[in-house]
Amino acid sequence: MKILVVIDNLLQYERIKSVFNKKNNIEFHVDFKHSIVRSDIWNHKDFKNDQNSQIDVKKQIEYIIENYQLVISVHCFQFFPKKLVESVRCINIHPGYNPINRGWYPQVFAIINDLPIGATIHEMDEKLDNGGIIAREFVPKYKWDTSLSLYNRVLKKEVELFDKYFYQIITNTYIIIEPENKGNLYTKKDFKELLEIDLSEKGTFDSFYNRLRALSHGNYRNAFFIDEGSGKKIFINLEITYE
Ligand code: 0FX
Repeated sequence: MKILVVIDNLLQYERIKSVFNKKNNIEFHVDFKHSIVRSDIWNHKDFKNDQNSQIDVKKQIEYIIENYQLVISVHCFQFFPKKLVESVRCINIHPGYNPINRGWYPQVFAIINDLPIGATIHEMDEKLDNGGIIAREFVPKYKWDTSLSLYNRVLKKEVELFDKYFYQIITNTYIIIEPENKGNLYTKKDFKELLEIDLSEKGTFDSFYNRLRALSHGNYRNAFFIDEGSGKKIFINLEITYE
């Protein structure tokens, strides 16, 4: 059994690797590679200066089909082509609860639209975050969460689910749940449209608070308004504490 893990998320790399490392009651060989989209993971010692650590899932379809029986995407930034997902079993670990939080940056939209959120492991088809569900679970969402605190909880849930369903995933013995409906699908464009704050916008403080905490994610400079006087972009990041 040869498994290819395509991973573009540095935070999840050590965690997912350690799940593989502790499973020694089943035979498999796993290769970890990142996609051609540049990210922090390129600087990890396991990948740095190694041409072989990169895979183009759009151009190397034949190579993948010939060499692997299972492909696992852990936040791979490249979209898996139809031919690939139809020729080899491809599984995606998604930081949202399908079909409620499909697409990009699910926790941001879960805060703004007051949606439940969790993590999902699913088979991939030709649509984004759409295939048959292998495992999914909600995480709690609190009024004091920022994008970052909720995101960290979701990522832990991803690893917990992967660990729990590891054997079934590798041996293809899980039971698929078909998504109940199309749910919600958010894009990077939807995210970008949230960033600029219109200071004359009318609304409740609650909705402004939710918008700002949904856009507060560590050092990222997301929410901003333009200061009329200087023309400068002024970035806003909420820091929330609670008793
Ligand atoms: O790896 P990932 O956490 O996940 C994203 C998508 O959300 C996911 O649905 C997709 N399957 C995967 C391939 O890509 O993305 P990230 O590491 O670029 O960002 C992590 C979080 O950081 C994001 O949820 C929100 C926050 N963020 C990210 C960027 C780039 C910001 O707040 N601002 C930003 O400009």
